[in-house]
Amino acid sequence: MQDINETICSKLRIDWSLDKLQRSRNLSRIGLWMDMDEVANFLTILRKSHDAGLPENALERLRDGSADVVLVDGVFSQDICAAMVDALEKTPTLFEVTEFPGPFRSFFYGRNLNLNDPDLDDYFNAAKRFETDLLRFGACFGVDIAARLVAVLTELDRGHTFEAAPGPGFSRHFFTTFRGHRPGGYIPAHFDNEQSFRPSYRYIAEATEGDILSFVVTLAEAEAGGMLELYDLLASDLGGEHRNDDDLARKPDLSKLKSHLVHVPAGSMVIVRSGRRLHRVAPVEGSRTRWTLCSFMACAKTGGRNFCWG
Ligand SMILES: O=C(O)CCC(=O)C(=O)O
Repeated sequence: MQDINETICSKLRIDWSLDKLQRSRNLSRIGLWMDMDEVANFLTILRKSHDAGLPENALERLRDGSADVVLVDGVFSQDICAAMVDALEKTPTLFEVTEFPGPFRSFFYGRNLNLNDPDLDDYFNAAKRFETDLLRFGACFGVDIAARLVAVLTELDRGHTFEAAPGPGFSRHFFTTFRGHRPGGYIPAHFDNEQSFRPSYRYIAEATEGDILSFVVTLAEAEAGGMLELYDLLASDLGGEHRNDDDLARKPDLSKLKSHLVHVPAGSMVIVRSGRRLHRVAPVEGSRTRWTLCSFMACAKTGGRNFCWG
């Protein structure tokens, strides 16, 4: 039987000589030295190039609120991102596709826990398949995608590990998913801590504590729009735990809030305390799909590690 790697790679007709990959790795290693702890608008943004030696307390600072945004450049080279996106667009059958609710004009390669039925048997089976497919997909471009993400996150969190959140028995949640936001696509403003109230989150709620953080790695930016927009509003400002539901009357009036659009170029990773910070994905403009890898994460109750889910 033909190895799936060969199948994927030949299907994609990947025209990546080792030379080209090596060149792009070197480029990403050279990177652009960025070392900023800047206050932009109402936010403290910590920005680093991945090869500049990442601050080991970055995620601690997000959790304690002394920083609002951690931005790491060069997690993947821009050439590799472009090649991955080309492959994802040309061969949509490589991964299972699930759709966001219709008006959002967005989809996942993989499954999102938010949108999953509370019966998770199929979800956990799909997560296992996705893990293998992701590994094989990355190998076509010379990267172990999940391992790369884990390495960067671990460095930002005093060496604490990051792994797919446990389910029942030996099962695991999706560590991450690909997301595509088509032209006109968006995600309305929300807080991510709301998730812990959903039945499909029962294993996450059992295994984790504290606020939900999320990371987003841009693989392809939209032509315009499509940026992560952070609002000057924390769930705690609303008095007590804010639980996002469909009661529109309780939703904050966005027009009265200051906001900041975070520019995350292809290959860069942004991490925010999305559980508490009101945020949205602004509508994608132009004709190109915005592609990302995105996950949620929280501290394991057992300490010293973090659990992620897509
Ligand atoms: O894609 C992004 O930049 C943010 C995604 C997001 O807000 C979410 O999944 O909750």
